[in-house]
Amino acid sequence: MSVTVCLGSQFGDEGKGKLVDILANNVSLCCRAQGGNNAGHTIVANGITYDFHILPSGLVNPKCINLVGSGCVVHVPSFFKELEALEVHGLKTDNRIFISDRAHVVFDLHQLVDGLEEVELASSFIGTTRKGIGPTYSTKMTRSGIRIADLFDEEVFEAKLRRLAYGFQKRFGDLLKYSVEDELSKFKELREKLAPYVIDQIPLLNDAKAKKSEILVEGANAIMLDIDYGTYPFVTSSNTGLGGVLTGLSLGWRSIREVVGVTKAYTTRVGSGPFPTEQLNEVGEKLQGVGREVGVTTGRKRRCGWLDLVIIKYSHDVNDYTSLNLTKLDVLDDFEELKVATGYSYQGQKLESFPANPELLANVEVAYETLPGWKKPTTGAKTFYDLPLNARKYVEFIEKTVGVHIKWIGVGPNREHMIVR
Ligand code: 2SA
Ligand code: GDP
Ligand code: MG
Repeated sequence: MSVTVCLGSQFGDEGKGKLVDILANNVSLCCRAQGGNNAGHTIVANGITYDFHILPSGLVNPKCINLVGSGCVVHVPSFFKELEALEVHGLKTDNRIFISDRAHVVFDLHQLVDGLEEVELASSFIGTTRKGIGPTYSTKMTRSGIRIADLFDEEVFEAKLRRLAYGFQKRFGDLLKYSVEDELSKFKELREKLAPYVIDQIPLLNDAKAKKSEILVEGANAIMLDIDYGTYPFVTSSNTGLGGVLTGLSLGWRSIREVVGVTKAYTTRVGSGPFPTEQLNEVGEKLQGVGREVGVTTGRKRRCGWLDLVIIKYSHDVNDYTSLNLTKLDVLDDFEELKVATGYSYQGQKLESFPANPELLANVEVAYETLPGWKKPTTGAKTFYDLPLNARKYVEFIEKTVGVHIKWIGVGPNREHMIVR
């Protein structure tokens, strides 16, 4: 068995879904290890635009089996809604999508609590997707969560759900408009519908090991949103880096062959939190408009700014990439010059490592290199040498600064718009 992992190296939405879709052509199994339907991956293939949230992007490839692993959190009605949307596009998903029985269930209860917690935070709100991700991982850690396996013992499920709801009702009182009875009756139907999708992931992955299969892991969100290494507390509630892959799937460390860092040619962020290279001006607006930077899950405009190589280097320190996929280079086609962040200082002092403190990070002075733009379209380029000279120099500057080979370069949203080096 040999595993390729695709991880976000910035704040998410780098274009992981597109790379996973391309690589899925050569694998038998595509897995998600963490996160839930907060994620949003857009794939443009065969003239169709697909939006994925909890489902792995390997589903577009008809030969690929897909797994929602143990480290994920699943809102069951949304899982079915997403599957149905794919089937409307003519995608057959029968016997190609499975959920680990160890994954945790996101209830409407968690989603309501997500909203209430955001309101409680007032001006310090995180800007979550309100999909219940934080509350579900919280209840997992406090050992009061409900796993997919628990849904299949009606008595156990009812007792656990009542206990879970009681805790939140005590905390939020009348603000929490949630009916346990409605949820229980919903699951009477959902339980049966869900059963064929639920598996123990260990035999599936053991079988893949025995057959020496190729496996792809699709990261969700990105390292700057990692619960340990991101800009805490402005993060999601899972480990979005390589650590989360090892705990969220039972793959074994020996099998990991490639760890690809997916890196957008500029930077975007959705939600609150520090963003040193953010451009609250016409540059940011141009990146947002040309890059069509709108959240796939919530429809929020993404915040935009220059490429920050301090972040990419830090991300490489944590995840140890074997290569990078630089994406959306074409979005930079029409700039006279491009700025790239190469260092931070704080109160006149150069920072030697990436700061843990979000208040400090929000107030760093950024050192930029300015590189010339290329003012030519890149979308038709098939090889590295089809790119304009200044575009090649931009790519090489990133490669040299970070010290990782850029193996793929995205020059448009379609499957075909990818240069392989
Ligand atoms: P949550 O909902 O608890 O995970 O939110 C916590 C923070 O994580 C951010 N987050 C994301 N950032 C980028 N992309 C995400 N997926 C969607 C997309 C986002 C959308 O692909 O566009 O549609 O808004 C994603 N999911 C979570 C979130 O903004 C919070 O800052
Ligand atoms: P993910 O969350 O990392 O999978 O990324 P998203 O799908 O949320 O956001 C990336 C967006 O950029 C999607 O709309 C993709 O279709 C699009 N995209 C991916 N790669 C490229 C590229 O190289 N050029 C352009 N113009 N768009 C791209
Ligand atoms: Mg996304």
